[in-house]
Amino acid sequence: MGWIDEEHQGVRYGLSGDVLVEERSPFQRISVICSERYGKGLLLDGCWMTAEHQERHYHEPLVHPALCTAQSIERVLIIGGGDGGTARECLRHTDVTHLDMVEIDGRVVELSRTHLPMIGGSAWSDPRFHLTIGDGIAWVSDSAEQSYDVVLVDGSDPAGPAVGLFNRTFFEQCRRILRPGGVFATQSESPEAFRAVHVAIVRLLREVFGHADPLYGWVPMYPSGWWSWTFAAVDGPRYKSPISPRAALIQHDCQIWSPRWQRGGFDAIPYSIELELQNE
Ligand code: SPD
Repeated sequence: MGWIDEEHQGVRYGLSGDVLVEERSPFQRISVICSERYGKGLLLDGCWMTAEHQERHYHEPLVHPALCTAQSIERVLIIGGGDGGTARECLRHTDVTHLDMVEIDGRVVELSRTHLPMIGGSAWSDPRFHLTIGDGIAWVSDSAEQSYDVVLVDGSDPAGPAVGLFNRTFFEQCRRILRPGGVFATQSESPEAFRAVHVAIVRLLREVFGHADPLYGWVPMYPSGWWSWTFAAVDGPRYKSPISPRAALIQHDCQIWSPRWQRGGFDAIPYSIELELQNE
């Protein structure tokens, strides 16, 4: 038993536990750990990705604000998401008929399925779920125009294999493949620990889609614990207003998300960021 830390800007974010697996894939260093506080967890290149008893803090806020507000949710695309948590939350929506997930690193999927099976849960065997191990950026570029109702980006920080998931070209391609009434969402880093990156993501999404807003919440093991997800749409900020019957279908099994939590999360924008975004 020892400390397993992510170090960022002179601060350590750590859990006490054991390292179960440590290996290097063609894309990154992958660590699977078992912690006292949050159960088994996953790090990529030394950065916390998820843990059994904290993953809902991240996955519910990424998925449900988008799936409860898009006009239709038949066809959904996840880029990244190799641990399966985002897919699991998407498939709780019975209106989803086809879910593509494109993860670049097959070892992340294999290790997650072996060591963190409860995170993906039944998603791995759901007939609506279609997993491709490959380049998500190329998948988006190769997809037909207006082919998805919702596009979710569940990548890691903008470095290594995830660096191309935060630029204008990628966001423009995501807008192109979104159907009318569709919603795009991406994890958008911490407003405290990655402030400049966070603000740049929101600005860029506003330029590309016309409408984009950050939603704030907490993922205690991530740098600063304070996290954000940014939602974008072409036809207006529809991502702010959950569709009640859809929300009612999933609410009972959520630990973090609710329509009220969603509204509060969008309202909880720090004043200095609100000003920064106004002065574009
Ligand atoms: N700094 C951590 C950002 C991680 C975002 N992705 C987490 C993957 C969980 N499915």
